[in-house]
Amino acid sequence: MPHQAMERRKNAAATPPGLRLYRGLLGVTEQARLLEEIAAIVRAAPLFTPRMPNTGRPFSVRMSNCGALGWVSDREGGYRYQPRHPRTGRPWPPMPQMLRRLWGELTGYPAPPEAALINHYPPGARMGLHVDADEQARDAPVLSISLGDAATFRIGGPRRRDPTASVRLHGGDVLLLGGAARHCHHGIDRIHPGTAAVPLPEEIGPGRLNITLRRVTPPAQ
Ligand code: MD6
Ligand code: FE
Repeated sequence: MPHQAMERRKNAAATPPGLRLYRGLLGVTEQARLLEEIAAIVRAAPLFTPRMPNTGRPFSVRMSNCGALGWVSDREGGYRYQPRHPRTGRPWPPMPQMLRRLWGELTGYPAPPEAALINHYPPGARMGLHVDADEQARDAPVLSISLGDAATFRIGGPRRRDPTASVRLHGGDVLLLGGAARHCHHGIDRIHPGTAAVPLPEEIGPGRLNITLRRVTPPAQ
């Protein structure tokens, strides 16, 4: 069997149900518009470098948030959601309408997203395999939007040692993690520099942006 076909078969076997890739959902005009909105958000809520709980080791990714809640991490407090920026102490900026609309159209979840986590990957940055588990709304999917340079995204299963599949995410791609996939390990192995159709704004710098929309608290019955 040709190598590529074998890779595809291996990937199909390892891909958990509930994973949906909308390739190229955002055209270049929409990517540019969203990037302008993100640039304005990080002017008000500057990108910060989160640190691992206990060790205090810095992430290679810089983060910010918009929406009612934001995901943060530091040595003392660990992983958590909070309504204010850890450095400025101000509430996170509001979530752009384009993001709220994408959530509504693609997830069908009965409540709006509360957090949009903004990750900036400079070339060379990565994100180790992890499960997103800090949300009380365990049935809500996570919707992920990629901008700028392409990246190799890897997804496995509920256990760290489960087999994994890899997919390249480009600017404009939107990935839905619902169902079983929502509680599977995933991470970013590498960024592919210089591959962006719409590069990131100069004030952010080169690399990749990923925005993940999350419901944190269970909706009222
Ligand atoms: C990234 N994404 O694409 C990292 N988490 O940069 C995530 O960690 C992620 O894409 C939960 C759901 C979807 C994701
Ligand atoms: Fe994640």
